[in-house]
Amino acid sequence: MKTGLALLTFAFAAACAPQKDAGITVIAREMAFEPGEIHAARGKSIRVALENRGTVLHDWNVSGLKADGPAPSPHAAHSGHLDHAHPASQPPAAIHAMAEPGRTASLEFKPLEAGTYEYYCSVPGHREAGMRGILIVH
Ligand SMILES: [Cu+2]
Repeated sequence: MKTGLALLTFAFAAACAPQKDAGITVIAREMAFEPGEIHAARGKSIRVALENRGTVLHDWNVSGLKADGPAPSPHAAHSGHLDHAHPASQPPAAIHAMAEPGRTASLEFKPLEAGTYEYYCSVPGHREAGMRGILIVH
């Protein structure tokens, strides 16, 4: 809990202070993300804190975005990447955070291409039920 509070405080401070890294908090609950649209700048690091205010596990994934520096996912095995081989030179994009109910998970990445990308929860049925939004890279 203390960690979650600290992350929230950090995200708030980052949004209000002239720091180089932008911080955004995305709230997950059944069955939506809040906000449903976030913005980022190409070539600039962005920190996203996924705050799960719901009662079940939720995660946050960005579809098709090329980015640098996503933190290595400690639970990559759950995503099915072990089921098939990827060329070693092109690891799968891992813009992914997962939070248990009441917890906050954060990740930092640097978008490399402008565009509009969908983000979604990959828990079965959640995306279809409305847990999605768009990330706009300028
Ligand atoms: Cu979900």
